[in-house]
Amino acid sequence: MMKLFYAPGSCALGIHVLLEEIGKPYELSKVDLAARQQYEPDFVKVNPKSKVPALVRDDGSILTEWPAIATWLALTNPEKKLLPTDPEGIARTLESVDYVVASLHMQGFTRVWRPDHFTPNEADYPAIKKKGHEIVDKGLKTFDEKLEGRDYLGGSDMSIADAALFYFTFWIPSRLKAPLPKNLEAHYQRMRARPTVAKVLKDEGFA
Ligand SMILES: N[C@@H](CCC(=O)N[C@@H](CS)C(=O)NCC(=O)O)C(=O)O
Repeated sequence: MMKLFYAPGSCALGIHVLLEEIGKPYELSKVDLAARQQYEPDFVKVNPKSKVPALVRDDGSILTEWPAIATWLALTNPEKKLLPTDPEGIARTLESVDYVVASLHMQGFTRVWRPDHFTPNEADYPAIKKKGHEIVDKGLKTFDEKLEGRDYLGGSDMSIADAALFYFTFWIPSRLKAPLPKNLEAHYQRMRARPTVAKVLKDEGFA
């Protein structure tokens, strides 16, 4: 059975949603990031990079990095249509996934939450956090415009890009205590209304 190493409300939330959408059996293993469990030997054996998500596949091999896990899940479950099959659709989906993970999360939110990753000098923290908020705000504007007149990023089917966008938008009300712009709020509520997403939020303790 597949096993997802996750932390509640982390970026692993998006992979958890994809596993639930796929509907094959999987189990969860919680990693307490606040208790720094990601640096303990048991987890370092799973992912030496000390990050969630990490997915153990049926053959026991471990896959890490959000875009790789999501793409593998989509390609191995083609009937779920989590990734378009035409070149333009694939490229546009990965364009959105990469923007969420590599820019909005790694460059934006990491600056907001972990300014120490960017400077040894505490006096620089406010400027670094401000830059992080700017990156996040640009992402909100970009995705809000992309969603004008659409239910999901690719049109009518939910894809891995929507799962990535969902974990990012989840952090806006839950962690920044800020409102989402109109189209993103509608997308966020549309995702939450999916029974799979509602179950995932409940299982992670956010019902
Ligand atoms: N590039 C990685 C990023 C994963 C990541 O940053 N995960 C965060 C949780 S949202 C984490 O495990 N942080 C633990 C730490 O940095 O100590 C991916 O795409 O999966």
